[in-house]
Amino acid sequence: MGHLHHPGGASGWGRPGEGLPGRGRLPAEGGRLGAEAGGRRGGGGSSRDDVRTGLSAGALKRAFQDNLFYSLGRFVDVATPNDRYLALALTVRDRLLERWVRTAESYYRRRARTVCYLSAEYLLGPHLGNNLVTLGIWNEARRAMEELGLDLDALLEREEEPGLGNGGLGRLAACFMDSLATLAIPAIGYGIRYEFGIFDQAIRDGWQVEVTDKWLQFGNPWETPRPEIALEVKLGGRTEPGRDEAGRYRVRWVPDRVVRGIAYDTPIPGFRVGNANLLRLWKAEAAESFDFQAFNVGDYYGAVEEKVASETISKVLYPNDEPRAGRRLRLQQQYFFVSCALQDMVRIHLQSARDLTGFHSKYAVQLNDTHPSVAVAELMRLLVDEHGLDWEPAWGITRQTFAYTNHTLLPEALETWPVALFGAVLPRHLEIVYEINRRFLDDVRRVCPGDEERARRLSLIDERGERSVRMAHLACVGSHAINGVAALHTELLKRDVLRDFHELWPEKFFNVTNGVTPRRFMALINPGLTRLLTEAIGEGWVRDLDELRRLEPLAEDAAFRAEWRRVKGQNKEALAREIERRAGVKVDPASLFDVQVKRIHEYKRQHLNVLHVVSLYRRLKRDPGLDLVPRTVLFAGKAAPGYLLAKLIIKLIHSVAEVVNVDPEVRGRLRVAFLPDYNVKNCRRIFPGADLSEQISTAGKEASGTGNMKFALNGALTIGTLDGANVEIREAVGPENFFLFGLTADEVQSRLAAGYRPRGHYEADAELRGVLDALVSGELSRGDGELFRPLVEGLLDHDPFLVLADYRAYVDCQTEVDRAWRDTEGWTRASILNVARMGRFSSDRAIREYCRDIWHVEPLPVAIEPARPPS
Ligand code: F58
Repeated sequence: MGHLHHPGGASGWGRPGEGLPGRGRLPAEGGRLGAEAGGRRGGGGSSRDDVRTGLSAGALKRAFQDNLFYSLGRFVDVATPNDRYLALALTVRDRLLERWVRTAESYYRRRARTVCYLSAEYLLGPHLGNNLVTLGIWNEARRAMEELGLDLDALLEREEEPGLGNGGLGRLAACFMDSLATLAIPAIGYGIRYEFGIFDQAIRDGWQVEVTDKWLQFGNPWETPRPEIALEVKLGGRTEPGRDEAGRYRVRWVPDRVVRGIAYDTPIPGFRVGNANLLRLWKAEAAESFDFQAFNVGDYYGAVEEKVASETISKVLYPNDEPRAGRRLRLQQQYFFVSCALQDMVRIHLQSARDLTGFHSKYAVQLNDTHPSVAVAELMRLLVDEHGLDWEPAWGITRQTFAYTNHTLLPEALETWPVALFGAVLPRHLEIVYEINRRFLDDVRRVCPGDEERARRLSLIDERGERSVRMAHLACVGSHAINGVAALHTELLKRDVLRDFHELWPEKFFNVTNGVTPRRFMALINPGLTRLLTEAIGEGWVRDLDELRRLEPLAEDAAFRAEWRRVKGQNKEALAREIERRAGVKVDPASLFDVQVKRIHEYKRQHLNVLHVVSLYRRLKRDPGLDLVPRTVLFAGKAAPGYLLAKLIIKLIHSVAEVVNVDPEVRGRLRVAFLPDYNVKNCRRIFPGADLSEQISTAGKEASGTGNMKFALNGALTIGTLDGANVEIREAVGPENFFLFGLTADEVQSRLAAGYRPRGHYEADAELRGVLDALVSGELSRGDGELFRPLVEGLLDHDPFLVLADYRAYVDCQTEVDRAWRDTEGWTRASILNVARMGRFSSDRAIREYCRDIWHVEPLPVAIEPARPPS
C-alpha cells in the first residue's frame, strides 16, 4: 500500500491509520486542513495561545470557557447544550473576525474592484463545521472539547441551518461565496435576512407537512448586526415631475411608505487564505421618522401597525410556487434588498470617489436570476433622480455594472409582474422601465425596421392579456453579459427562451457551467474519502480540484480499489444508520444505494423513479427466483406547499415503501425509503453513501443541476438523461462510466410538436401497463384506488415531461446498472474515475470564469499575518 503514502502525505492532514472506521465522524481525520495557515500564524509565538485568535487546542479551550462565562453568563456545569454550541461558535467567530477586519481594511486601502452578488436566496448550511475546516482547526477544536468532557459532534448537531433558499439556486450562491473568498476575490453577497427560511418538512402518514423554520430562535452567533448601517427604502405613492434650479426635467418620488433596511453581516472565510468576505443580509424595520409622525398625532396603534407591516418584508422566504396573485410582498422583498444593496454600494463608493461616474469600474454586480433585476431600474433612479446624472451616461454606467445569470428554461418560471401591481409598489420604477423600453425598442426598430412582431417579442412589457413587466427582458437589456449555467442550457437559451436577444447581441452571451465547493461537499462531509485522497495525491485538490486527475492511474490498482470500497462501505453504513433513525427503515449497507435527492418536481421525474421501483417489485413478485442485485432506493426532497402533484408523489413514495418494505417475498432484495427534511445539514450522509445518482429530468428542463456534481464527486455513478450539466459530466467522466438513457432535448421538442400521445406507450408496453394499473388498483394505497388516479391520469392524458416516453429506456438502463454492479472491480474503477475526472465541477473554476469573462476582477490576497494581540 505504499502508493497510499504520497510524499508528505503523513505530514498533511491524515495520519494514516488514525481513521475512525465506520464511526461516521465529521472530518476528524482531515482535521489539519489549513494547518499551514495555522502554522504560519503560530510562528508569531504567543499568538498561538491568544484567547481571541489562538488556534491551539489550549487557546480554544480557554476561549470557550471565556465565551461561556463572559458572553453567555454561564459556567460549564449548568450550561445547556445550546450554550455550549454558542460558546464554541463565538470562539470560532472571534478567529474569523480578525481575518474579516483585515480583509475589509485591505480592500478599502487598495480600492479594490468588488464583485457584488445580488441574490434573493443563500442556502448556506451550518457554519460551524465548515468554518473549522476552513480555519484548519478541526482537530484542535475536537481536542479542546474533549478536554472539557464535550463531544464536538454533538455540538455541531445543535446548529440550526440558515435555510435562506429554496434549492439549487440558493445553494449555488452559497458555493460561490465560498469560492470567491477562497480565490481572494473582493466580494460582497447581498440578500435578505429572512426571519423564517425554507419550511422544515415533516412527514405524517406519508404526506408532507410544512413546519415553520425558526432558525433564529436560539440566536445566531455568526451574524453581526450593524444598526448604524440603516438605509431607507420607499414604497408606493406617486411621482411628481418638475424642474430643478438649472431648468432640467426632474422627477420626485413621493412614497406612501418608507421602510428601513438594517445590515446583518456574516463573515465568509476563504480556505487557507487570509481573506474573509462579507455576506450582508438586510432586515426590514419601520423607519423611525414614520413612527414619530404617527406618535405625534396620537396614533400610537397606527404607528405600531406600520412597524409590523414594515417588518413583514423580511419575514419569510417564498417557497417557489406562490400563485400569481398576492405576490405584492414578494415584489416588495425584491425591491427592498436591491435598493438597500445599491444604496450601500453608492455609500461605500462615495467614501473615496467624488461622484458616481466611475461606479461601474468599482463594482461588478451579478443578478442571480431575475429576482434582483429591478436593480436595473433602481440604479437608474439613484443615478438620475438622486444624484443628478443625465439619462445617457447613467444608462452607460448601469449597463456596464450589471450581468445576469439565468437559471431556468421552464417558461412558466420566467418572472413577470402585472403592470398595475408594479406601478402601485414602484411608481417611479415603472416610469423608468417604460423609458428604458421606449429607447430600447427605438433601437430595435432601427436595426430591424418594419419587424413589429420582433419588437413585440422583445418588449419589456408583455402586451398579451394582462400587461406585465418581463423581468428577464429588463435584466437582459440592462446587463452587459447574460449567462446560462450549463453548456446545453446556454445553447437552449440562445435558441429558444432568449433567442431574440441573442440575435440582437450575440456577444453578450456566455456559458458558465455551475460548480460546487469541494470544501463543504467533499472535505467536510466525507472525511473518509478526504483522507484516502489526501494520502494518495496530497492535499492540493481541496483548492485545486483538477488535481484529482492524479487519481486516474490508481483506478488500476487493486489495493487502492479495495481501500476505496472500504471507505464507501463505511459511508454506506453511516447512511444506513441515518435511514433507520430518520425514516425508520432498516436497509442493508451491502445493497446498491440508488439515490434521488432534490426538490420534488414533475420535470425532475421522481415519479419515473417510482415506476421503476414498482416494476422491480412486480418482477420479483412474479418470479421470486429472479436474479436481481439487492437495491435500496432512497428519496429526499421538499415539495412546494401549494404544488399538489409534487406532494402526491411524496405520498406515492411512502405508499410504495409501505408495501415493499414489509413484503417477506422481497426481503433483502428491494427497499424504499424517504428521508424527511432534506437540507444542507442532513445531506452530509447522503452524498458520501450513494452508489447511484439519479439525474433523470426531462431533457431540456434542468438548467444545470448541482446535486449531480455532489454525487459524482463522492464516487457515485450517474444514471441520467442528456440534460443540464449531465451532458458535461458524462463527457468529463467518460461515457463508459455513466448510465445514459432517454430522449434528447431536441427529441423531446419534436415529440411534443408532433402531438405526443402518452397512452400509446401504455398500450404498447405490458410492463408499464401493469405498473400504472397497479397504482390505481389500490394495492399500493391500502385499497384506495382513487388516491393516485390524478397522477396516473395526468401521465396517460398529458404527460408534459414525457415520463412514459422515457420509461422503457430508463428501466432497461437500470438493468444495465444491475449488471454493472455485479462487477465489483469494474464499478469501483468507474467510481474512482468519476471522482478523478470531476475537477472542473468545482465552483472555484466557475468563479474563475466569471472573473475572467464577465466581471474582470483580480484576486487581492490578504496575508495571514501573525496575530497581533491588541496592545
Ligand atoms: C436551479 N433553479 C435550477 N430555482 O433548477 C438548477 O438546474 C440549477 O442547477 C440551479 O438553479 C443553479 O443554477 C432554482 O433552484 C429556484 O429555486 C427558484 C427560487 C425562487 C423562486 C422560483 C424558483
